[in-house]
Amino acid sequence: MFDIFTRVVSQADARGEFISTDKLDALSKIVSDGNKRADAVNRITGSASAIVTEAARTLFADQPQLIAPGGNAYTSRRMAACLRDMEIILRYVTYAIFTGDASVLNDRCLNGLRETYLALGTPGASVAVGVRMMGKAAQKIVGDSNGITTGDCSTLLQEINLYFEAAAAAVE
Ligand code: PEB
Repeated sequence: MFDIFTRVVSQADARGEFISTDKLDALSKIVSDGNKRADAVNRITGSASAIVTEAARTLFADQPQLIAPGGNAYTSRRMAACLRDMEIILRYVTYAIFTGDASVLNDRCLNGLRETYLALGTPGASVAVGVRMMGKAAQKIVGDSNGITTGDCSTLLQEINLYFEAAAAAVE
């Protein structure tokens, strides 16, 4: 599990090089934008259950066969497992946002998830839709300029989108 700093160190070490000026500049930007990153994680974390339920509601409205008899989210046990899965994925995405690196998301959550869903008969493409819906909701919440000092969050929002996209692509 890497964060953006240890990843840069590990890559430099693999080449036996000092950390380049480019990398130092990029890392300085990460530090100076650190409050934005922490705020984004805080906002997503604080709204996690709203993000999950909203995304699930939209997913089931779009794909009602999932909650019809025989569907993979039919019965409250499976529905609970589904909401739990979405929450787990969202949690790992917040870790990736916090550390600025997708390795925790990849190694501890996405690795083998496609195979798990295949074995369970859970439609990965539907999980991917749910994950993308969570991504949309998170973008809205993080990008809401109400009550904060307005700054440029476009790079961070793009980065956040990449993590949700990676999670969706890993299971679809
Ligand atoms: C992954 N999900 C399920 C299981 C596992 C995971 C390991 C089987 C064991 C169980 O039921 O608890 N667990 C989950 C995860 C990690 C982990 C992400 C990462 C670290 O440890 N069904 C749908 C929707 C979708 C869904 C499309 C969006 O129709 C999910 C939600 N996951 C779903 C369902 C089950 C499941 C299990 C319904 C139960 C399937 C079953 O028992 O038939």
